Amino acid sequence: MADAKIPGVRAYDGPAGGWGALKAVAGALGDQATVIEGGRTLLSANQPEGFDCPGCAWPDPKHTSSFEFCENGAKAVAWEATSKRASPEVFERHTVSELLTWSDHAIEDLGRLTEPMAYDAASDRYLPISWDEAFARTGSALRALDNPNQAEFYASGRASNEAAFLYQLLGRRFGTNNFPDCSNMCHEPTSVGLPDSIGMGKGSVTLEDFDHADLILCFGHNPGTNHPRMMGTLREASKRGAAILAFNPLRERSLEKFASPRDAMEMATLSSTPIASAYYQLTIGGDALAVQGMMKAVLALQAVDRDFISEHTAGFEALVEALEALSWAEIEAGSGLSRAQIEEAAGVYARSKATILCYGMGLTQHRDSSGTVQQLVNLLLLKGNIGRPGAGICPLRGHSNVQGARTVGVAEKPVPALLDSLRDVFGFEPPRAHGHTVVEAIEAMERGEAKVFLGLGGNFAVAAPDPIRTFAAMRRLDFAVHIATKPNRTHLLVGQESLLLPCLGRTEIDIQAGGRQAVTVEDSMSMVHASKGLNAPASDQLKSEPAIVAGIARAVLGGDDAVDWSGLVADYDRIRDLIARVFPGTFDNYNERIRVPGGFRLPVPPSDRIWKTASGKANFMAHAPKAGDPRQGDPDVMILTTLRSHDQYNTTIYGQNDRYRGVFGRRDVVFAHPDDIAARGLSSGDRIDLAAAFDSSGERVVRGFTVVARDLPRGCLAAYYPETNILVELEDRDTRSGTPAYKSVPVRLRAARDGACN
Ligand SMILES: Nc1nc2c(c(=O)[nH]1)N[C@H]1C(S)=C(S)[C@@H](COP(=O)(O)OP(=O)(O)OC[C@H]3O[C@@H](n4cnc5c(=O)[nH]c(N)nc54)[C@H](O)[C@@H]3O)O[C@H]1N2
Ligand SMILES: Nc1nc2c(c(=O)[nH]1)N[C@H]1C(S)=C(S)[C@@H](COP(=O)(O)OP(=O)(O)OC[C@H]3O[C@@H](n4cnc5c(=O)[nH]c(N)nc54)[C@H](O)[C@@H]3O)O[C@H]1N2
Ligand SMILES: [Mo]
Repeated sequence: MADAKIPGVRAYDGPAGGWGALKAVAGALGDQATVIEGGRTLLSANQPEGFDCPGCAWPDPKHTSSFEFCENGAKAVAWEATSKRASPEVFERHTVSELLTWSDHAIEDLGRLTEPMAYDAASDRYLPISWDEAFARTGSALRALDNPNQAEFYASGRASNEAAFLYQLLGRRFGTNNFPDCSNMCHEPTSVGLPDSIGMGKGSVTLEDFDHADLILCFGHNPGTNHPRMMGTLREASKRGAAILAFNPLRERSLEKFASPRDAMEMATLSSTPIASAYYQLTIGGDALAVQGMMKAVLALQAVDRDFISEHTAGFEALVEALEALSWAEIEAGSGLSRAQIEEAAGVYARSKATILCYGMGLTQHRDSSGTVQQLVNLLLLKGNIGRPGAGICPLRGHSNVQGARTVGVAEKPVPALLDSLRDVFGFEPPRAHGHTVVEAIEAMERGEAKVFLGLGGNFAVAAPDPIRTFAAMRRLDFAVHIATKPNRTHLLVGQESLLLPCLGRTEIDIQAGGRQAVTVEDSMSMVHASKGLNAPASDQLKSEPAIVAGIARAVLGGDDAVDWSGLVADYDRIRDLIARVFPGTFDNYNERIRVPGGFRLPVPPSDRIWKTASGKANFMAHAPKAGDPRQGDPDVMILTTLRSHDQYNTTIYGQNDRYRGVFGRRDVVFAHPDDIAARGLSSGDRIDLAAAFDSSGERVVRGFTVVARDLPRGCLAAYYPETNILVELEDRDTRSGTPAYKSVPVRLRAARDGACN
């Protein structure tokens, strides 16, 4: 597509990966870490004796090669292993009000936090305090509450199983299930949708299954950027002749072609491997209808697995009825694909002997994503594609231990079995009422009901929707305490009292009274393994996350608490022994099994066709998504999807480039179809404003962006997160899981108010 001469925007014709990736690694290292330390650090990522890469949750092959890291994993590691320090001297130089005017990149680029700090309103600065005082103040703030549900225990997905387990124990012994966590903004529709369908809220495949699949369906994920190690797997599959069908409104380079930096031949000849055999550019939010269309076609081809359906499933007739009632006209209009395209994809699926279906945020961040996840399962169940080699469902998790944190109990809606087990092991009655999700926590803060916020990692306020309301809600808090490696904007949204507690990162050596400790994490495929840092800590004042959680617990619950918090922190084996007791049948012999290189797989019943649903079968969920059209019938409204660039990790912005999408040195762009640009009297390269479509305040506007013509469906727009989060209304969320609809934001595109052009 012809790009106008727009500064920083040009076509990227190369493959994903390749020399560009290697150069970018070198660049990331050069800027952030001492090369020797960083190089050694990188070589031990994802090795049996090394640390788990904090980049993503894609699993490691059994025979870990010495190069199981990737460009973006390298950036994540280098960003943590930086030599920059956000020391008390740095905070002395800048008031909080001044720091708030900085970019997200600049705030985090101050470097690693080195000492506990407390906000001082008189000087508008963070000032150093001792750990003892930090714990004591947190203890008093929590004890001062009238009701434990006035506290919110937020968690991001990097914390280890050990830290996460202690965190949920602290919250529940304190008396609340308020565990909003980053899953609520991410794969919650997976956790909510899958259990009704297959009896478990996790993926069913293993990495080995990818060697046996002859078809891989990719819905709404961008692996070249967000799960780069997956590219090796997709490339192998493609070379073997497996078909890969991509469903994505944007033509993502990594799904088109990929050159492996590890393949000497491809690098030398500058050749690459084509990835997707077919690319379906559906409309934003069109997935459920596309999949229902595919099922209609599969039924017409009589390609279903009747034996599997009768032996293992319930609800088939209701599904057939619902599909019959759905017209092709509706499917075409809602999916943006033609009947012929859908029938073509269905034909490939009908012929496949073993299919894996992968999906990411392009699927989960809409108004009816839990229902859409269930439609994906319906498609797989039609042909018995769950619970046999080479087949299954593969949600691509985000943070490196987001799945593990959930497994060990960080959940605002805990299952009764977990609470019963906590009661039996620890001898207390845990709270039973459901707690808050992220959005519910923000609403409770707004109403003044939630008064204390604890953050175990993450950048809560920047990751969440609607900064106008969310930032104001943060400022209403009586007390906030942030456990973090680096400063970010959330830490600067100070309420009455705010603390900043610096913790060790994954890459760092963790020494406790009992010696050097390893932690454990669970990847996207339910593999649990140990992770051991090897760098010297960024400061000698850092504490590990388990030690910080235990310190808070002692201060809140008293030194004579029935849980021996200090003893647990002295030797993490003891924490794992408790996890094994609380989750019998899941973490049995935990300590033994994590000492085996590569770790172990948690039980995944659907992989063995055991369905822990009410019917005892896998359920077809006929429910047709009817969340309503976000455009509300207004032809002026377009749908914006918000994405990650290649140079960012969620709210952490490493740099300004998005290489595979051909954007360099800037992030203030929005991609649109050329006809939509023309229809508004604009040209590619014009300065525009984006306004939330149904906001009556007129405040929810992103100003002065540049519109760039790209090959994407009519009516669709794409721009980067978090700059566009101001356009996402707090109310716009998946009806069942509460996940914000970050990927279908109704907006209006118009010439920039100031009228200036590039
Ligand atoms: N380097 C790096 N790695 C990461 C992260 C990071 O920020 N940087 N983040 C981590 C986290 S927490 C997560 S959750 C994952 C995120 O990994 P992804 O799920 O890949 O995340 P996104 O960048 O949000 O990309 C979503 C993709 O969905 C497509 N899409 C948008 N709307 C739709 C739609 O309606 N339908 C379909 N079919 N596709 C759509 C977009 O074009 C894009 O290709 O990555 C993890 N890994
Ligand atoms: N518009 C839009 N919004 C989105 C999304 C989207 O696609 N579009 N995606 C959503 C998704 S999928 C997610 S998961 C959320 C992400 O939400 P979060 O998980 O809250 O955000 P992150 O940006 O991953 O958090 C970065 C911060 O984590 C801290 N940190 C890093 N490493 C460590 C560590 O080892 N320990 C501790 N304690 N702290 C650490 C650092 O201080 C850093 O500033 O954002 C969501 N928001
Ligand atoms: Mo995520």
